Amino acid sequence: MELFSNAISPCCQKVKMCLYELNLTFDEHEVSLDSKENLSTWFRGINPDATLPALKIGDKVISDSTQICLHLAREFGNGRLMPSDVKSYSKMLSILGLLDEKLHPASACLLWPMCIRPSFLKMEYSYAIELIKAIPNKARQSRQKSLFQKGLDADEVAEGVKTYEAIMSEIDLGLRDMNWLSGDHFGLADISLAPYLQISKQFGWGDLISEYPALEELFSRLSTRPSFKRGVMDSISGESRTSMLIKGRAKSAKIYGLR
Ligand SMILES: N[C@@H](CCC(=O)N[C@@H](CS)C(=O)NCC(=O)O)C(=O)O
Repeated sequence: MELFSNAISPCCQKVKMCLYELNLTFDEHEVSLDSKENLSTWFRGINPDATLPALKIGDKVISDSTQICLHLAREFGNGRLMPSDVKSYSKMLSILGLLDEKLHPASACLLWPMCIRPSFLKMEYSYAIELIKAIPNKARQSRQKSLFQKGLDADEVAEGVKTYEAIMSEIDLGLRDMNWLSGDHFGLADISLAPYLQISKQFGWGDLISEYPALEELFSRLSTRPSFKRGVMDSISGESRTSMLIKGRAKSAKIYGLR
């Protein structure tokens, strides 16, 4: 198996966590988002949508993190990572949908200005705009243009912070009478949330989740899993983590002011 991924991408981290949970071996290819290598001809040959992650299994490519995780759990899970009862299974699917449709775009509005924008600001303005215009998805294009031009002052960031917190609050409530997100057993819903929870920690924005005790408790249990360490934490070097924390803390008043 070959995984095309990027170190800071939460949806790539989630796929890696899933692969490690299932003890699967894979070759990893880092694709730069800073230089938009994902838009290159070679990568579009693998995934025409030009997004990461993409997992190549033989001749087949799966190019959406949730589809990848569902495929891996079905093919290699032997009943692990997915609930067997219908009610919990449908709960898991609804959480995966919520994370993909709402939490991921909201988190991208926090990550992009902090991690990718600095590289874009070093480019010629017209070149950076051309790169953004080459993104196949129009909504993503418009979001990145605004984040490039306005950074943390973009409206998308304010919306992102509010959405991030609203979803965390909703998930926290749902966790009050359950051990894990889709019931009694750890599974794909927990894996899928872990990297997004970690984002608040990586920038020193812990207050975004500190009011949610069940989530904090879930995060401390998730953090002890070797798959979390390997798939989420080890993706980013200690040096980069320190730098993200320093830059994030410098912006925490701004982020908290958007809540
Ligand atoms: N729903 C997709 C979202 C994938 C996605 O948004 N990936 C980002 C990285 S986190 C990406 O490839 N962005 C490309 C770009 O910004 O041009 C999934 O879960 O795989």
